[in-house]
Amino acid sequence: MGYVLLFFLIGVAAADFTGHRLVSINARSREDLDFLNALGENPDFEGLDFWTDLSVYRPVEVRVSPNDYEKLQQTLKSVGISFDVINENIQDMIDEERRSMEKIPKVGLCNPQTTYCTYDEIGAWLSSMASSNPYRMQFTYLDGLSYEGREIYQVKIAGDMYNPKEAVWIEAGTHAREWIAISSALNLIEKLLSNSNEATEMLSKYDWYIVPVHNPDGYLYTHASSNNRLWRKNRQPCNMFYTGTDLNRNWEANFGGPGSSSSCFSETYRGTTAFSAPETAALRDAVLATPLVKAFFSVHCYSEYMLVPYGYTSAYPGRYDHLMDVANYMMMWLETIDERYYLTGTPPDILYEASGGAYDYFYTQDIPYSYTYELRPKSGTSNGFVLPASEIPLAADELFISLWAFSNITNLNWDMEPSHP
Ligand code: 0X9
Ligand code: ZN
Repeated sequence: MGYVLLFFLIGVAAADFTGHRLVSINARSREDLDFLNALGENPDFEGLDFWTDLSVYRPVEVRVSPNDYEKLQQTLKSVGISFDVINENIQDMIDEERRSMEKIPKVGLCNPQTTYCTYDEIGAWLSSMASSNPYRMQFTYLDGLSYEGREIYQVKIAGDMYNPKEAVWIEAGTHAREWIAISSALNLIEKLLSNSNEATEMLSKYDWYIVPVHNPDGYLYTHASSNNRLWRKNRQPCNMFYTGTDLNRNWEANFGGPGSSSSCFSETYRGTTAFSAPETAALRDAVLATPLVKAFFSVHCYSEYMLVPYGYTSAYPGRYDHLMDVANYMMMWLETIDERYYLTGTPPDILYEASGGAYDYFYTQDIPYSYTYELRPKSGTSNGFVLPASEIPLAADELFISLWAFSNITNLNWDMEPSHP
């Protein structure tokens, strides 16, 4: 009997996306977006998993289970929204990714340039980087553990550890399945320590604080072989049946407002109160305790956007024009790497509102520059989150060069720079 129960529990825990399709939807109006937004909360569906933000500029991508597919097809046809199935079996793509990772010999340290390292491997790699660069890198943890009790890695890279400069904070991995964001943040650490001309300039202007795996429990869950490669939230129980808070809906930035959900089953479940997730509270405390924070960047994927505040309201912040100028300059440099044309703007302008996000919170806490990256791939391809590790170097170059551009264009004491907010 015990074995039967055990078998049942293991069976339930293993996520299998066989026959799940990735559907690319062409929304053309605000009405279409409202319609899709409501579908995400519609209990008639077993669960539609939106992989991209809602947008009229780029295809909206959603994972659909075999049971939901007919219904989705009919629903979209009935309202005249066109769509394409761009992947017929998401599990094949996940299996292929796993096989390609297993081919990499497990000797010595994991290399974040060539593969997606696990949480433990990242810890070992960071320790090794810190011991090879004792004067320029500090490897510590946020004060406060993840829900399941793991350390949240924190890195500081500075030209001079004893004479602080203005600080730039970078967070990646709030969403567990966004592996390319985590790898790009790890590569950023390596590049900042590389002695290149760009790195030297960046360290001469700012101190760099990086949290590469903000959601360690979720990230570990996406790596475990029988578990869920597509997990997004943290691993905090919500009720008897559902687990996980969306950390990017859990900040005190119009908490509870549009684009966040109060339902435990939702991928955008916001938590009971702002900062109910220990991971968000720990990052808040660390950033707010840092003197002279000039900028905060959230690194996500995917769709190739650079988002400017506010995400939760269509009202513009006072510094909107300046924030857009800086974002466009950064993207001009990013585009030199591989001609990827990132779209810049506020979510209400180019996507859809979302409340409780990290970058809005820090902007409202008087951090003058606050942005969210949505790295590659572009929607409309068939990879989504399951991007071959061979794309890590390009994604990392794009993140690095655009942050170099940021440090190049800011820190000039522009007389014209508008005041906050
Ligand atoms: O939904 C999110 O938190 C981010 N997108 S993701 O696909 N990486 O999950 C975007 C945050 C900003 N977007 C909006 N405010 N709409
Ligand atoms: Zn994300």
